[in-house]
Amino acid sequence: MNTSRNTDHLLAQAQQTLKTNDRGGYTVPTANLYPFQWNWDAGVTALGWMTFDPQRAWDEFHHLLKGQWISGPNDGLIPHIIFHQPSDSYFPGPDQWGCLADGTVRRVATTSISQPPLHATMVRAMLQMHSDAAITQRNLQPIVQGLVRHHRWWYRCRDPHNTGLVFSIHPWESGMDNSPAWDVPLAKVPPATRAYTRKDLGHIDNSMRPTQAFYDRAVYLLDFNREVDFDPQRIADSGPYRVNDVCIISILNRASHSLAGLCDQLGLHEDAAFLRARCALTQKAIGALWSDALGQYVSRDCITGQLLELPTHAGFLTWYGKLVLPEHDAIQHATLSAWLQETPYALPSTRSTCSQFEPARYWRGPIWQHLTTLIAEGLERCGHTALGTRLHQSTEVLFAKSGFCEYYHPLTGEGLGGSNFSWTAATYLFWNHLNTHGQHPASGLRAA
Ligand code: 2M8
Repeated sequence: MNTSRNTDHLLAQAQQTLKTNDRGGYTVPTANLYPFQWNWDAGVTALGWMTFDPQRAWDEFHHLLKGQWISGPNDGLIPHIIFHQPSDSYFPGPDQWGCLADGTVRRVATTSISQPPLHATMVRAMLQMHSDAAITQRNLQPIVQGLVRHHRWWYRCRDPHNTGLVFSIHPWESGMDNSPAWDVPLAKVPPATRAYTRKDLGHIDNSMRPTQAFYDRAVYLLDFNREVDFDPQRIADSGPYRVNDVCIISILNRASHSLAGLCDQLGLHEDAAFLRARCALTQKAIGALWSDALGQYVSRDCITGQLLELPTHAGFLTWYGKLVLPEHDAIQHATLSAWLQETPYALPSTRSTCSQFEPARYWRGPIWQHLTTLIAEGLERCGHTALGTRLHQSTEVLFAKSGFCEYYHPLTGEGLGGSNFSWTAATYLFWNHLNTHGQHPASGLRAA
């Protein structure tokens, strides 16, 4: 097959993946394994829809915002899963979280934690891709207002002492759920003692999924949150797991810059000033997450103050987050360059030389394409074009070799986890759009 027929074939397959996973205005990540709407998946998936059905892209956000909590101390929370319709193929489902629809705080059943808030940056990119005034007018204002409320929730509830570094309260909130960076803080969380039945192992081989010990702690934290009635102050004071996650911090910071720009556009000047002030605070604080030993940014256990010095790709998101301090830039660049010599495919989620590296197990080694592209974009906009382009090219190789899987083996390039995966297909559609519109490298997102 020649290159253009190959591209046509991949494009058709990617669009078909989104259409197959469409549940009427929102997209599931993949059938059965993840049968609901997920928070950060929705943001990435909207970019894919934007390439061939702009109104459908905006609908993804409208559906996500139906799950937003609308009163009480957690006003503004956009939960990590929105349970729009029932499904019995996933654990923990709506019966576990204690967050059913009540018409006061919630209009739809949801979980009680969030996920990396990349949405505002995706909205900026969507506007650059398709600037039809009527469609923008119809959609933009309610989405921006919902996102402002959400960012205010992050800063109010997850950084109540204004340190500049928000914390997360559950590994599922990080999106990088099973990362070895969470092993130390998670080991201090007691295991759940109640009976429960995992459903993931009915869909995916055990060797690619988290251990039982991980699930026992994940369930304990879910129960803890429900038992303290989701009270942000009690969680901030005594939650058993609080981590300054460098992925969330970077993504939130970038999205706050993006959102401030959107607020300016809509005349929401007070919100814009608030967001910029929070970005300035984070910029002052980020140096605390630097690891001299690893030559990269890392996460930190917020309870003990200990750096979680594990070489994971999360640290490289600091370029995307506009947070890298000048004194760290060349060092982290050298670190990433060294990583790239070590595996045939990029970018592994954990460095392959690390003893915790597991190339096929979820978030402990495999490649996630959407993150590789965010890191590539961050590199390119910070002037590291060669490295960014290299990462971008490595994602293209994987799409062509293994299609649109949940994640990929960094030593073989094999596709792993769920198949026909929405955010992977969307990432392909978005990058193809930038290439065909002469916007690569990453200029389409540069202003965002
Ligand atoms: C994975 O997480 C869910 C829990 O949220 C799970 O394993 O059950 C993660 O990869 C997460 O980042 C992602 O958003 C979700 C859906 O793709 O799957």
